[in-house]
Amino acid sequence: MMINSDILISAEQDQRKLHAERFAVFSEQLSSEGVDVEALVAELMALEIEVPSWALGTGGTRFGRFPIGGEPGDLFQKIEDVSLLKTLTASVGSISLHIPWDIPKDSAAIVQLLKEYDLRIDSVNSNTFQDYGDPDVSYKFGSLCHTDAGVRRKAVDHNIEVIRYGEALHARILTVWLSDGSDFPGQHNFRRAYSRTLDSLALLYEQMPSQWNMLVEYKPYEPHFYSMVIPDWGTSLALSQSLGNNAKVLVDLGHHLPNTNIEQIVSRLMLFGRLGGFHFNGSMYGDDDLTTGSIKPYQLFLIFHELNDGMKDNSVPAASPAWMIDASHNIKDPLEDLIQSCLNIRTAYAKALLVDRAMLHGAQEANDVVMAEEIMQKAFQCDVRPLVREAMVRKGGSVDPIVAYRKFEVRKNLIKNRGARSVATGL
Ligand SMILES: [Mn+2]
Repeated sequence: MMINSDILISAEQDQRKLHAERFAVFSEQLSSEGVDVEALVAELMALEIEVPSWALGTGGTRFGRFPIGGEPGDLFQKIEDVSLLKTLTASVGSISLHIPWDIPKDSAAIVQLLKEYDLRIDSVNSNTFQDYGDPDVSYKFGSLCHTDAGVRRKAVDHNIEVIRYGEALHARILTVWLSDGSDFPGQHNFRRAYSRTLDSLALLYEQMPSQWNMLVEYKPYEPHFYSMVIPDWGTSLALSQSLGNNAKVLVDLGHHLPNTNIEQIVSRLMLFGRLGGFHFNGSMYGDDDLTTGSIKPYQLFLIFHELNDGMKDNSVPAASPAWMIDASHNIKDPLEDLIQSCLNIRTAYAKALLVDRAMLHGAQEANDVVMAEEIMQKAFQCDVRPLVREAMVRKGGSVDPIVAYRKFEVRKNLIKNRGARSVATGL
């Protein structure tokens, strides 16, 4: 069934009444402390997150995949699913495409459908980490870094093809993540592998429309376990600086070694004017791609604090990073997972907005360690659910999207319409 704002309003009357009472109490308390609650709601409403086309089906691991049924069978159905997420959470604005998992053959029809749902495609992602059955070209030993100029050319051409698809869909970002790396000492000449990668990226960069951004994503290990050509933010930053102003760094929360101080990386990249985007997900050990905020909510809050602080600091170059979810896993209903991620992202952002930045700055300058930490804890421990719900309701979304999703039996309906065996393309 088609869910819309009016249907949600009539289905959620009791919950909305309860919410209104709770929000009034919340609002009164914060206002008495001098907080501009209306400004907070407006800032929260402005946060829009991009959903990746590959997260709409169950992901697999190398050990198995357990499809849930009713998964979108083509790009049109994926756009329908993202539209549903937009309706429920009121925090999704666009869908990110992975090519060739999604080849947008009929771009006019896709653009038309996006328009009907008031959605966009912001970013397109290339894929040179798999072979496509061409007997003459294999990415087994790398793509943009490959020792063979013919393989590098093929990988460059694929990225240019992705840019052309993106132009037809009015996208504005090319995201490049390379699986290039080595598994054993001696396998790679590190300097040459880097130089070949930079030369290949430069060929893509010059093919990009001038208003586009190229986001260079890093990852410390996997699929290769001895070295990755772009293992860390330093390498992404160096590549971006060599390429030009429209090349920036993409931070994927799962692409760090355990206990890395990601909030500090965010702060540095903002200071250098090179934070281009985010891939949100949750991580326990590595690139686990779990629900955003499910494992380390305090870290997510600290990251959002750095983002908020950087965006409001006039001495930091203006940045509006692209916010994307990059998660995919095996055991949850993928749509419920994405709803949870959207809510957790908004929750962390809401808490970050509550940090008294002026007071924090004072405590930092005075070297008042305890007070600085207390200010952070005060914001983090605040129960901001009334604020998050208010932002959703005012934007036409549900007051409690998971409850609504289950009440309308969305998955059951999707299975009825698409079949129990419908499996999404992707991982
Ligand atoms: Mn990613």
